[in-house]
Amino acid sequence: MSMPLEGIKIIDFTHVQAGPACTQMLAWFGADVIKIERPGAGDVTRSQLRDIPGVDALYFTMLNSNKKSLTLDTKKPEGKEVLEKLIRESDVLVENFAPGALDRMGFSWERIQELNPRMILASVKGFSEGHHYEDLKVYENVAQCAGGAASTTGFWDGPPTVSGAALGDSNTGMHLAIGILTALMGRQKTGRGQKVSASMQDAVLNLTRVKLRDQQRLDKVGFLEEYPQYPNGKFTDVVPRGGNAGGGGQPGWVLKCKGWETDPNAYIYFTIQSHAWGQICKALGKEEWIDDPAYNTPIARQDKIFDIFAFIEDFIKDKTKFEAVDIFRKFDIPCAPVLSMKEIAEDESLRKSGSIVEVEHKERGKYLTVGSPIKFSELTPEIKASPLLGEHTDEVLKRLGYSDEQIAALHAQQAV
Ligand code: CAO
Repeated sequence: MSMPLEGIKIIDFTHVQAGPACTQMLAWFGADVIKIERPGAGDVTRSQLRDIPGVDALYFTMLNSNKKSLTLDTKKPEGKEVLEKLIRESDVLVENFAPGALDRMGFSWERIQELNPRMILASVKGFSEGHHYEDLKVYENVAQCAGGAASTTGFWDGPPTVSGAALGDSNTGMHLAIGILTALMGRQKTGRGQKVSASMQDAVLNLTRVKLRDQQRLDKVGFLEEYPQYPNGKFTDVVPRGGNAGGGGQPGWVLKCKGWETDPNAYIYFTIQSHAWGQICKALGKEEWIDDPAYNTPIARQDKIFDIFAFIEDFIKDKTKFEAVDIFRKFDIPCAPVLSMKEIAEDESLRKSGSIVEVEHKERGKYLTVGSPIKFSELTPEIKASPLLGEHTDEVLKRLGYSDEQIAALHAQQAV
């Protein structure tokens, strides 16, 4: 099957998670992605949180599938020469080093343009250029705090809380991927490359925009009617943490099911969708609430929303989360079981759709990883194992015109 990004050559000068997530997705869709890694150690995630001694950690294998690995010390003249050759023949260079690292290495945007005016330079940084924190190194949770996610996540009587989802890392990588594809489209019109960057703070903020909406509503009216603090609690002048409340105007909550005392995930999420109120009442056997003015509008329900949730909890206390969802789905009520990672790993539907795949790795054997969350009618990305460190060094050097002798000499010069 011919893949849409076939022929697009990407130099993957990324590490840890944000950059690798971006280039992995482009590789799934057919781009030729060559990951440059420091000889000896490679991407730090190869050795972080290892579960098998001496074998690439899952942290690495799950972010670098479908790529080639080229080891190169790009601070040494011989390494720089190889990188220059690669830049001349490639379409995109993706990096997520600390601010200024690429410049210090001698590969400023100006230099890259000299080498190849069609090149797209794509960068992830913690903060955007010109930001008063632009010099900072940033990891996931730092970005979640700086992007408004932490201050608005968790319970009102607890501290700011970070999410288990990689809002700062992989999410920024996805934003950058959109930027790269846009720049590639732009290049078709102008013939020129450009610099594309996505900051982790901005990418988090793009996902917390509903909280920015709420800040402005709060400034105007002094309260937020869909938050648990309304009408009985107190608001200050900042958006509060809303626990598990639904953020989009449809109240919801995490509700206990059978077994919650011992199973930390025996819960469902239940949404009281406004126009499904009649169905919800029917599902619960509370038809008398359907037209009762004390219940039949969202505003009327809000002061007793937790009594309603308590009623639903009582209704499902002898049902597992799966049984509860099976009841409510018949009434078209938006809800889902709270799934543990174990349940997700074993989920047959996720395997069938290719959202979770099993891959064979040369050293580790079989491992689970994520497949493309984007589905296409005309293509099915094939998820392949991540490369071993330097697995494709010789292949890439040969492609660049190096002879066997030159390759041997380069290996000797690059040895750590
Ligand atoms: N050959 C030679 N040198 C190399 C090399 C190679 N193949 N690959 C990297 N290096 C060098 C870099 O040039 C840099 O050198 P200088 O410090 O002398 O300029 C050095 O390795 C370290 O790079 P770094 O500062 O990016 O790495 P770090 O571990 O100190 O910081 C991180 C990591 C992630 C905090 C930082 O890279 C960063 O802030 N990146 C931008 C934001 C980001 O992407 N964060 C998300 C990471 S995912 O959780």
